[in-house]
Amino acid sequence: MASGSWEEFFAVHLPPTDFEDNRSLLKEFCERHDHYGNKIVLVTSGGTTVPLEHNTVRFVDNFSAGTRGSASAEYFLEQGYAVIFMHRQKSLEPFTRHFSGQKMMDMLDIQERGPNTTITVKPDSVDVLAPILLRYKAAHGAGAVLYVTFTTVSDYLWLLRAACECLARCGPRAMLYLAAAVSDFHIPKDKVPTHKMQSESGPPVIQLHLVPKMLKPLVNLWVPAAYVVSFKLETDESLLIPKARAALDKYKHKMVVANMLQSRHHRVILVTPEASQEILLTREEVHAGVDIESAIVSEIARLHAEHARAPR
Ligand code: PAZ
Repeated sequence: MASGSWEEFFAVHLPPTDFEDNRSLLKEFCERHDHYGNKIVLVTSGGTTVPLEHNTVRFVDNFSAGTRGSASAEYFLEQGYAVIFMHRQKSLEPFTRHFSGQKMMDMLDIQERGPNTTITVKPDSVDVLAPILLRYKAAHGAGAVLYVTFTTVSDYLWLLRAACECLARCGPRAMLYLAAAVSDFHIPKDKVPTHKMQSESGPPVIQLHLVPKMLKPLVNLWVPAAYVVSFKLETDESLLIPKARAALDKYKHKMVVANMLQSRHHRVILVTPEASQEILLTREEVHAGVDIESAIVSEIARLHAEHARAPR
C-alpha cells in the first residue's frame, strides 16, 4: 500500500460514527431508484473541516456555504432525478435555502390572543412560499431525495466511497456532481493531538499533508459507468481552464465545471474533453435573483442523457 495513497487513507482513518446508518440509507435509496430505472445524481455540497484536535475545538475550514450544491439539487429534482444530497452539516439545503437567516421571520405575522395566539404567513409571502413548499412536499412525498451529512474531510471521503459503491449498480444512469469544496490538505490521524492545544506550550507548528486524490479510483474503480462532473475553483483566472483541462486529461471523467471565487454565482465554464461552454448571467438576471444553477443543471442533464443513451 503506497504511502499517501487512498487505500492507506481508508486503512488509517476511521469511518464517522453514523457511517453504517448512512450506508444503509444510501443502499436502500439506490436500490429503489435503480429498480424503477430512474436517473440518480449524487450532489456534494459545502466545505470540509480539518480538525486540529481529536476532541475538536479548532479546525481549518473554507468559505463554501453550499449555495451551488443546494440550488443544483432543486434543479436536478425538477429534471426528474433522484437526488442524494451529501452536504456539510449546517450548510445550505435545498428548499430551506430560500429562507435562511431572518427571511423566514419576515414572512410571518403573529396575532397575540393568549392561548389562541396564531401565526400566519403574510399574504404577499404566500406567493413566494407556496411554490417552494409544493416542490419540497412533492420531492419528499415521492422519496426522491436523500440527505446525508459530513463535517470533516475524512467523513466526506468515507461517505463518498460508500455512495459510489451503492451507485455503481445504476451504471450510466448515475451522475456524480462534485460541487463540495473539499480540503486538499489534512493532518494525518497520528499527528493530531487528543486534547485542546494549550497556548502555554507556545505557538503550534502544524504541518498539513496532501489528501489523496479520490477522483482516480472513483472514475476507474468505484463508478466506472457513471457520468462524473467535478468542479474547479480558482482565484487566478490564468490557471482556471488549464487546470480544468489537466484534470480531465488526468482522470478521464466527463466534465469540469470551472469557476472563479469572485464570480462563481454568475459565471461558470463547462469544460469537456471536446469543448468549453461559458454560462454567464446578465446583470438583469442577477438582479432578478436568477440561479445560475438552473442553466448549469439543464445543460449537464442534457449531456448526461446522451451519455446514458450511448451504446456500450
Ligand atoms: O458553496 P458555494 O456556492 O459558496 O461555492 C461553490 C463552489 C465554489 C465551492 C463550487 O462551485 C466549486 O467550485 N467546488 C469545487 C471547489 C474546488 O475544490 O476547487
